[in-house]
Amino acid sequence: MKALIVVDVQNDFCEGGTLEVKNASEIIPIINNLITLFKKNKQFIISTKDWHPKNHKSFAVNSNKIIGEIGELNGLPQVWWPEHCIEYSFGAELHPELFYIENTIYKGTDPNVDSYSAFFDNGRKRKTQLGNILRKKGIHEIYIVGLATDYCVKYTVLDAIDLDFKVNIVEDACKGVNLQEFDSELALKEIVHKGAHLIKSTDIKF
Ligand code: VGL
Ligand code: ZN
Repeated sequence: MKALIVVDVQNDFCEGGTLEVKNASEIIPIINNLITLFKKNKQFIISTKDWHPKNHKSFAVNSNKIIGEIGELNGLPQVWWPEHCIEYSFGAELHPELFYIENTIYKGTDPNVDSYSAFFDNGRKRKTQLGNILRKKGIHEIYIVGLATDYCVKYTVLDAIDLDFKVNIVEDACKGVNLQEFDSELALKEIVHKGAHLIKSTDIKF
């Protein structure tokens, strides 16, 4: 079995959200086609949600910092973000046009550490259930799509490679924040260099 991992396709990362990724919703019909394809072929599908308490320290306002600048949080480099994906809020919900996905992983719930990867927090102190769930199902190959290429998608891919999964990143089904113009491009280069396979959604066949 293979898995489709739909990373953080939440309202706050889409147009009109507090941390919007430009043209984010363009990837939704592409992801929906993949959800349909994976369902049809009885493959595993799981979504992730960035899920922060209101007092999360990655929010500039909670750390007395300036949005977009880089500082340090508990010894780790930290970009200061606008408030986003606050637990149970509209902004934290998956985009309403995204097809239904049965399984969800929550990350970023500890107010003192950020968590870009869907496998581990940024300090690698705690893990989510994602690795165990995939292993239990005997899954060795995963397909990653979603938001944002230069943060949560990138770090999820890097950890998946580290955990010895065969990782495909579906280029046309991801979009990035690009605080700096080429961040997404650089992120893709880095993860390909580390062993991810850069593919297009139309390449996927069962
Ligand atoms: C993300 C910044 C802060 C993401 C999450 O989902 O890529 N980016 N929190
Ligand atoms: Zn976040």
